[in-house]
Amino acid sequence: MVLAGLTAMSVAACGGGSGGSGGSGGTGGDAITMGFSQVGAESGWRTANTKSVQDSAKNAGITLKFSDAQQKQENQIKAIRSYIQQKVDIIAFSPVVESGWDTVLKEAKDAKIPVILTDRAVDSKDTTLYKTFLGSDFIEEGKKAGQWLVEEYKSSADPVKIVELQGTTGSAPANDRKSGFADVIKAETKFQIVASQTGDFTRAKGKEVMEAFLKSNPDIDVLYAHNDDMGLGAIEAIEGAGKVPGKDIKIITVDAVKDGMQALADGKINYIVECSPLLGPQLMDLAKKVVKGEQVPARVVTEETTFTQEQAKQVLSTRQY
Ligand code: GYE
Repeated sequence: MVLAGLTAMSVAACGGGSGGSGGSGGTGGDAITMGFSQVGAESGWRTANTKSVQDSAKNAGITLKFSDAQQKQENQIKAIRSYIQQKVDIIAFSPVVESGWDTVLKEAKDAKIPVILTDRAVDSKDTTLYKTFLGSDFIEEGKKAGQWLVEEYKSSADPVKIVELQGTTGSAPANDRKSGFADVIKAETKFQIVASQTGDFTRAKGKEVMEAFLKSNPDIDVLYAHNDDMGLGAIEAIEGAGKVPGKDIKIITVDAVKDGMQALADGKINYIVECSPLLGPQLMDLAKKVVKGEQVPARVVTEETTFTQEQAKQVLSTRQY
């Protein structure tokens, strides 16, 4: 059931498919042990993603060694090294930032332990360092956010003052959601990003940074937050400043977790671009294939949609996360 709507496989050329049976660990036979290094527990999205990975491993009969890096790259590198030492069959991880992975990925490759990237990408030039990358197209998500804005303001020539709450600095979703959005809105000079700062994908930081934005910019028209949680924190700041979120300041976010969808249905958020965290089932399928030495696509893109306030009201009761 959780697979519904998530099964689009990209048609990109197959890459890195030489496979190999991974480490010599595990319990023999077909049993697979996966080491998974998670980013952290920074958002509703992440909580749902962790649950999806853990539940799917259980359902697939894969033994999962799981670690939470608390949003720190050094912790992820340590976790990956420990999985290499433990000779797991396969390593999967969601890289907190894009850069700086070549050395540890090379260590995994030398130990013949295949790696799958989930959710976030790395910027390594050597794409043989991992077997596949499963996750969303974050540039596309940023574009969808920008397209809604262009449509929303199409009948006005007045300046539109935008503030942006960026995700974790250096992370793929922060980089790509920023650039996709900027690419679309740059066509019209009336759109002005008057402030843009990281809120680290958390509610607390979203609130704090929005408070600062409100102090230095009295006439903000739009908030673009790279995830729901920062948007939800910002809503508290906006209400605290005596303004009405969704009206005085229009809000666009990304993710579509339940709390975000509730705020959208309540009229406090205006538009949400969906980013699905339910990557577990596809990850386990890919892991089984890779461990068997089968070819897998170099890129598997998650299929996603967008939600208006009306659409949020309709789907809210059936939202799983
Ligand atoms: O949008 C955000 C989370 O990498 C897609 O990370 C993920 C992002 C997600 O903290 O809420």
